Amino acid sequence: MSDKAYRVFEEQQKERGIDLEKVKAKLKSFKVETPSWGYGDSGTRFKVFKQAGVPRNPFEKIEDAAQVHRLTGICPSVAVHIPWDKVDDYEKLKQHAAQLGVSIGAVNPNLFQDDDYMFGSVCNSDPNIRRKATDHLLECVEIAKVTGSDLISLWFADGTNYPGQADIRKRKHWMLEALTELYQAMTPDMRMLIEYKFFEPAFYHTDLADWGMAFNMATKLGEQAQVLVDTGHHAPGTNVEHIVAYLLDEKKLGGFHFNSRKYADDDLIVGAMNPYELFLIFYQMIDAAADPDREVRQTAENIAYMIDQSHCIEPKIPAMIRSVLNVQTQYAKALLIDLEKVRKAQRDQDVLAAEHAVREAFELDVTPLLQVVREEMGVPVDPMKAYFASGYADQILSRGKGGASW
Ligand code: PSV
Ligand code: MN
Ligand code: MN
Repeated sequence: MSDKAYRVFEEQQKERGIDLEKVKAKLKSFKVETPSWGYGDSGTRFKVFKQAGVPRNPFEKIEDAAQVHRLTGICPSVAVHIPWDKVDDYEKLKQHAAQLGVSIGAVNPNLFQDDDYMFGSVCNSDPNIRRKATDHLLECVEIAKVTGSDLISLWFADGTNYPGQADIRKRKHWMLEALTELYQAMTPDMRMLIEYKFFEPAFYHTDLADWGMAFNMATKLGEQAQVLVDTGHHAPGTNVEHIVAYLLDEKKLGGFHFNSRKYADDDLIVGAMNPYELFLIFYQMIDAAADPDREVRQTAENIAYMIDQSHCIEPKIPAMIRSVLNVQTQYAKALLIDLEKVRKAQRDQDVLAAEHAVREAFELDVTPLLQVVREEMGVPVDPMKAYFASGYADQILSRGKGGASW
């Protein structure tokens, strides 16, 4: 890193009235959770391409996640997915993570890969299948207790393919019944994050199709239930930032699953398709963190930032590093928005000035800033380069081909 580049940047930000020390402190405390499934083999319904060096079990997935944390310094937790990450001894998994400098984060139940769930899980008209699905949710709470996780992150594939196939209102009640049981089983320090998606695998109706439905469930359940926004789960053209702002104001935003979408739920590297959207999401987060309402501020400060991606054709670990860096870059840019300038333009109803005050931060090059922050955090200034130089990619080749899928 050139000191000169940082000095120029520092000067420039001083002139803009930005307190860089505050920005640096925010960047140092920022955390993004990576998903265990992002390290495994994955694909589309057409083909899963097996890559060499892919983790063979949950322990190895955590090793890869720890490598991402070692190089970026901002990924200290790993989300698990049960039963993909089922082990005999969760205490052992927790210890393994701790030894590697990371911890187990959100526990994600899997209610979509069992033959019994062909017509739904918690919304299935068969009470025995609903019981089985709910028991799995309860099992995840028990796992979370052992791993020390405080997040249960839910996504349901439940839905129908044809009009008349099922009773939509009854299914809504069954969903609430199951979530209520889960809610009651959680310890007071746990949070339930409810995800929504407008279609796929069901194509006619999905039981939790949008933020309004997830919000309604979370509201009925209580304070420990919040909505999770997966950036890929929206129809093209949706204003995701608006949803974020709305949920923040309702104190019902709990977390994010970051990824990029071009067409549907593509699960591509976050920031690869529309970095401006990501920046604008962070603008809403940062603006809410300065809200006069203390509860809104607390909500904004207590968000679980997580990545949810499937790396089908790219090598998984550097793809994850790329994703984390893209998130960090857009967050850094958003921290450089002169919020006072935006607010003044809003008061003056000066549309062009307001839009400019937001966009000008996006157009800044934050490379010198991030390099200094990394230096001060004791991680490589260029984590991607450091990964390729580390020899880790060669080391894991001994795992061979045929690792864990999803
Ligand atoms: C399926 O759409 C999905 O991508 C959801 O976003 C979940 O969070 C993820 O899989 C893991 O279950
Ligand atoms: Mn997701
Ligand atoms: Mn998804």
